[in-house]
Order: sequence, then structure tokens, then C-alpha cells
Amino acid sequence: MKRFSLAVVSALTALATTASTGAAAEKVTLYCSAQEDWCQVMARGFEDETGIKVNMTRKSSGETFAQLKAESANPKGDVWWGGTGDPHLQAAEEGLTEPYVSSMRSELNDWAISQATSANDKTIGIYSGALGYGYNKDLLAAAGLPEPKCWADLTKPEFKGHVQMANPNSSGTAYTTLATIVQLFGEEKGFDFMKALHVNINQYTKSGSAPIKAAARGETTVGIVFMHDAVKQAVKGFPITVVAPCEGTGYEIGSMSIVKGSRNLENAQKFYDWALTADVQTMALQVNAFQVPSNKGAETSPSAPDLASIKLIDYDFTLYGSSAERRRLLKKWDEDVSVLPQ
Ligand code: S7P
Repeated sequence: MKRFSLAVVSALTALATTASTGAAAEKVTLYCSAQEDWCQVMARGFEDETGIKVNMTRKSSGETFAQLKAESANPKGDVWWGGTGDPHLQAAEEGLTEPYVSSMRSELNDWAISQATSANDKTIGIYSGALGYGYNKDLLAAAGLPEPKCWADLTKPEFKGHVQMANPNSSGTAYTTLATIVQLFGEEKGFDFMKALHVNINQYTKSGSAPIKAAARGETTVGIVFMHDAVKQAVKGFPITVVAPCEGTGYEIGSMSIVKGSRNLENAQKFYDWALTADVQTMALQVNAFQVPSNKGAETSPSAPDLASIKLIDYDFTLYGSSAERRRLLKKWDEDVSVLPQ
């Protein structure tokens, strides 16, 4: 009887161990920094196709970078998908992400590969998009404001209280704005611009796309965002006009990285390969995500901003994605701009 119970106990223990090992292998923890609806499509799409459970959390790019850093001694995430490339590059430099060379690379545009090459394969480009702003034409008309066309227009006194942007510490979009302005005007004049803009800002949001959603709802006249995020609101039927600033503008290479110390590395790599396929990148259109996809075979919507017709600067991803420069610029913005009276 005693021998029988021992046998039953060990059989049950073995079963429980197999079950728990199996369950642990069939999941992946996804940190997502694109828009919530696109993150959901990616998570559900991967689960449906592979049966691997996706635990997804959505946070802005700068916030996700900070989370990876805070968790580095005990990593909890497996793959970081989406968000501007600069913090992905910084994570690579700081050893927070793993190198991986996907078999899908031959299908990608050069700009996506060069993002990988510059980070020793610790990140890769998944989409691209230009920075700009959008305004609510009804609010603009009601306030009797002239149509803004340039960055400089947003610093005019009549725009006081009418402009919204995100905080560059939490938001990749807003960090791209800061780095773009510095590259366009030079550091001294760029910071003068940020100070003049600060006077007109009604709120610094946490998330990069929040300002254009607020403009769509009529809560701010202008939102500084990626142009594709403004187009998304216009396509939904809101009275949003999208602006490619006349002086020229910066752009992002939205990126993906595998977390260093990932507990589900094989599944993270499966997700990574899957996310680089043309069919999966085309799924962006289901949620009106109008970035340019990195897979050459993926579809781009006719509503997507045409990057070839926008005056783009030669954004220096190596410098502005470096740990020292990103930290330095954010500190300077915190100390010299954000504390000024409005
Ligand atoms: O998906 C839209 C998008 O603008 O969101 C990403 C962005 O970094 C996330 O928001 P934060 O600015 O709050 O970090 C962009 O990569 C992407 O194009």
C-alpha cells in the first residue's frame, strides 16, 4: 500500500513538472511600444498562428527602456516590439538586449538592416515614419489663427496654450522631436526654439500620440506627433490637417529587440521572425497604422505619408541613439526648458 502511494505521488509530481515545463515554454512576454490597437493585433495574431500565449504590456518607448534597465538583474520581458529606434539603440549599447540575426533579413529595406548593423544585431528596423504635427482646423478657425506650416509658426505668441507634445523622457516621439530640432537648428538655436515652444505648450503628455488624439477630441489645437499618427485621426473622420514642417523634419526607424536574459528565448526569436514577414507587417493596415513597413513585400496604404515627398533631415541615429547623447539632451531639456515658467 505504502509502495503504491509512493508510486502515485511520484507519477503525479512528474506530471505536474511536465505540465509546468510545457506551459513555461509556450509563452512569450511582449513589451509593446506602438499604438495599443496595433499591439493587440500583434499579440492575438501570434497566439492564433502559433498557440504560444502572449503576455503583452503597452508602454511608451522611453518608459519601456527605463523598465528594461530597472529589470536588467532579473529580466521579465522577452521581446520589445515597436517604438522609436533611439531607445532601442541605447538599450543595445547598454547591454540590455540580445543579438539575433533573423532569416527574414533578405526581405527587408536597407534602412532596417543598417539599424541592426549599427547595434551589432541587437535591434532591427520594423517600420519608418516622419515627424510633423497635426492641427484641428475647426479649433484653428474658431481661434482665428493662421494655418501653421513650419516649426517656427508653433512658437508665435498667438499659439500660446494651443500646442501639445509629449514629454521626451517618457516618449520616443517627443525625444525624436527634441533631437530633430537640435539637428535642424543647431544646439543653441534648437534649445532656444524648445524654450519658445515651451511657452506655448498646454500640456506635456506621457505618450507620444496622445497630443493628436487630444486635437481630434478638440482639447488642443495642435499636436506634435509622427505624421502617420495624425493621418490616423484624419482617416477616422476628425477635422485634422497634417503638416510636414517647411524647414524639414526628422524621422524614426521603429525597432524591435530581444531582451537580454529572455526566459523564453526560442519563442522570442519565433515572434521576431514572424514580425518581420510581409503578411504580418501588412496587418498594420487593419488598425490604420500608416508607417512605412520594413519588409519590402508588405503593403503600404495610399493614405500613408509619402516619405519621398517630405523634406527629411539626415537624422544621425548613431549619435542621437547613443546612451550618452540621449541622457545629456534629456537632462538639458529637464533643467533648461521644462522648469521655465509658461
Ligand atoms: O504607433 C505609433 C507610434 O507613433 O508610436 C511609437 C511611439 O514611440 C510610441 O509612443 P511614444 O512616443 O509614447 O514612445 C512610434 O514608434 C510609432 O510610430
